[in-house]
Amino acid sequence: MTLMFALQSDRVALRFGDRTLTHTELAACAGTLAQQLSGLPRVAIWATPAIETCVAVVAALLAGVPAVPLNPKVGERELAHIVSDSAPALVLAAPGTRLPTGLDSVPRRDVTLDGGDFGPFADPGDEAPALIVYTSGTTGAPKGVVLPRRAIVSTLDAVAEAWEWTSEDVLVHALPLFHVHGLILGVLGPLRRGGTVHHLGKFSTDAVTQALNDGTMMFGVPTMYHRIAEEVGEDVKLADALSGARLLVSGSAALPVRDHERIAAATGQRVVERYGMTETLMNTSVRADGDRRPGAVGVPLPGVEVRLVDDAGLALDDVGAIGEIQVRGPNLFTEYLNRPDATAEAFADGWFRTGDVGTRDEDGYFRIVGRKATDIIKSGGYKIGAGEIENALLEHPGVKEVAVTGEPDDDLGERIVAWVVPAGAEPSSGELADHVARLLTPHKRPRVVRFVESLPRNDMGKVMKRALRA
Ligand code: MCA
Ligand code: AMP
Repeated sequence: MTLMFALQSDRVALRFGDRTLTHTELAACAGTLAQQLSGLPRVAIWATPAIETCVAVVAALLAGVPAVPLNPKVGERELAHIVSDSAPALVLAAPGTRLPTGLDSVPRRDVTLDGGDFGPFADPGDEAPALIVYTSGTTGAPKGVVLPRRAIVSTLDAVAEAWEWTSEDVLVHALPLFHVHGLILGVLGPLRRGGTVHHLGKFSTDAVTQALNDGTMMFGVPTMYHRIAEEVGEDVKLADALSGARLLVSGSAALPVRDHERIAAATGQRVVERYGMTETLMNTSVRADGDRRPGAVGVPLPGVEVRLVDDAGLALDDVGAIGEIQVRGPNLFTEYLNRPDATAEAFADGWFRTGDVGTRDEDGYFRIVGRKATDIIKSGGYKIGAGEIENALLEHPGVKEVAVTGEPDDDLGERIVAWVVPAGAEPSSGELADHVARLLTPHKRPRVVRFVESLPRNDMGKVMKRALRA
């Protein structure tokens, strides 16, 4: 299994605004940087939506050095945790970007686009850790998901087969580069195919309209497709651009049937849904030549086994039965960094327990109908643990008690709601949102704050979130 992410070809590999690199140019500058990284135990990458982030990731992969992509909006508490947990030897950043003081202890290396002599590099092997991506859980701080080269390569080849993805494809995307969706699928996907990624820097329907002039595919989270669905009925140029695309793919959260149908009605294009997770990369997808059924996430990808189990752990084979989705295959992560306890808990007889609840149609299509953990919120396609926000809010002097829940939101899928018992004078909602943005990251900030006199608790003293929501 070779790790082909830097090829020799004059085709544009990366386009960010008016900056581009061909595959040959990328191989040269990533190869040169890789030479300097060789032998390091681990590096962090300040993952701004920039060409340098992609060069840094490819360099780390070539050098066989595990890389930790960092959210460039990360708050101080979350950054401190990731730095101490992953102990990077260096942080790679685009020249001129300002790094937060939380990274002062980590030496910085600017990523330049100079090419020189490099390689060859030793193959570290399929099981060598390639990327460590931090993801939220129900409690505690985010965990580092260790992704081996084998998982990345196998998931990219599986989706390429399902989506008939070739070097001719130009992928339009506007996702952040510190998560699996934007980085592995959105950047490493086109690079492995020998095709092109066109990153928009920031999502807008206007930018999508422009880019789809010569783009063939688009990847987005449901919030993006919702914003498209809101406008596409009135915006002929947007509708034309989407009609001309070969494949529009949605993932990271459920695409509402209404948005799927509105886009189909205005463009004749049905969005293809796929289902993945940081720990498992891609599990199922609607195939390019398959039935693009609204509300369904398609069939298991080549090489991936998916099963449904009941609460006792018994496999459910009946059509329509509802159970937890468990996954097995070469797409799986190796472990949570420094968390053998959490790693062991995540598996049942070699199957990864996703915590998602699903069902299977007669012809093998899966549908996701819920989630076992009630303390996980998916907002804008980001996974967020209620506990981490509660802990952050409890550090604010104006908060005596707090519970965080998610509630349905047309735009974000779910919005974060904080139920706060104030300590003395009520703090403002904006102040609490800023506090969470500063400590954790802006996308974890509560969108709604509801002040209450007390929280409903059961006999054990545990907050009854269901009662709150009701
Ligand atoms: C807002 N901002 C703030 C504050 N409030 N900054 C500091 N303090 C505050 N109090 C800033 C934000 O940082 C942002 O800055 C801007 O204001 C708007 O923020 P926000 O309202 O949160 O975002 P949005 O514009 O509504 O973004 C919607 C979005 C975004 C573009 C859809 O949610 C997004 O990119 N989602 C993608 C998530 C994703 O990639 N998930 C994949 C996980 P600025 O304007 O500078 O940005 S991987 C996964 O799930 C698996 C593997 C899978 O299956 O894919
Ligand atoms: P993350 O931990 O950020 O990787 O998020 C993974 C989770 O996103 C999964 O466990 C699902 O709950 C959710 N998810 C991803 N893709 C889909 C989809 N197409 N439909 C519904 N939920 C999805």
